[in-house]
Amino acid sequence: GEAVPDAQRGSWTSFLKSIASFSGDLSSLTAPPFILSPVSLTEFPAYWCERPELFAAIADATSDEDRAKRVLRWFISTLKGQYTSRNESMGSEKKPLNPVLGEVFYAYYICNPEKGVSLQGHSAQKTSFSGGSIIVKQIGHATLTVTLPNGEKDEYLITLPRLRIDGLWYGSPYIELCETSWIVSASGWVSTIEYKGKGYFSGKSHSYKATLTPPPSSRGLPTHIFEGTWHEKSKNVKTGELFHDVTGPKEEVSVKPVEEMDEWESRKLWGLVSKGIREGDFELASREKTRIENEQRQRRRDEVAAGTKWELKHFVHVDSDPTYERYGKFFNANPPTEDAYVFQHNPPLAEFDAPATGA
Ligand code: 0T9
Repeated sequence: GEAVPDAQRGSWTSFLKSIASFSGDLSSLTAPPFILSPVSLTEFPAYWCERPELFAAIADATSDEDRAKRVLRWFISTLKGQYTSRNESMGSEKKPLNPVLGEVFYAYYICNPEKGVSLQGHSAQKTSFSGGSIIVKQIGHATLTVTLPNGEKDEYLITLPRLRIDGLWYGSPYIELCETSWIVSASGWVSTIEYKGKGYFSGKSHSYKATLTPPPSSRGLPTHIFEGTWHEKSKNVKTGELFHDVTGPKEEVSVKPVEEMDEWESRKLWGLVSKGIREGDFELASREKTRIENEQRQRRRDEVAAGTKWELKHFVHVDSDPTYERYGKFFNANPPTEDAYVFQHNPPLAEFDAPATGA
């Protein structure tokens, strides 16, 4: 295809062949330079921070119903950044750098302390190949907590959509979301979000339809339906009212200068690899990448030899997340339990060098 530089055609074709005969962890496969991103997957949770005004606005809800709507609006509004922003900034989806043991990027506990809204979660992926596309199942979920003015807490379980990576053959990959994801609130409101590509609903790519249903116990409360394209706008189907609009600019997470980061912070750790990829110096990129990967393999060997497990710095792993268990039954969660990582609030928020809406 045209997106593939002539000199890298052969390498792209063999990369595609290895994807096709492979399932599991794609990150270990060697890809041609034109498709490499200078950004580590460790940074991706920052996309959750890019609509701080909508995140904060969750706190201003006037009812459980209104709050559930605001959570849905914020969630839908983050999708454009999460799933289409690399196409905008780099021309197509690119292969992110593969996180290594010990790497940190300060962003998947997000909170606005003044407004009492916080989010935490985790995400991993299982990939497979089908019909010329990469199919990605996201493992993990997020929990959003709102502290109400009366001190009570409202809680939302957010599941993550499946995705498909199309356009591989032409060397210009892009993401399409598929199937269904859910947002379940403690108050009983449930958002069921269906994702469709070209040829469904409106016929456009990146289409979605969300149905917000009232708690089973409530009588007479309406079901709301929202429809549109998640990377543009959507409206309330019944009233015609605008529901979300992300056609305007978004806020990007700012981090401290790389020079001030410690050696484990993602942008410092990958600094020279990123520089090489950005500037087309693939010898530098590959030399540095090999060095990082060899050190990583050594740390794994040391672990095995010492019979120890990697100690997390900011999170504690739990095998079963109580929030997931509590709300999973509202959408027949399969499997019924999921593990989670609980943020340890270390260091305390004030020590983070970030604005109130990002952490
Ligand atoms: C969580 C997001 C996730 C991570 C990325 C599939 C993917 C790794 C996971 C799911 C974020 O909240 C949202 C966005 C993009 C997802 C990535 C897109 C992608 O291509 C990679 C996979 C592992 C590849 O690198 C495939 C090979 C590549 C050549 C295709 C461009």
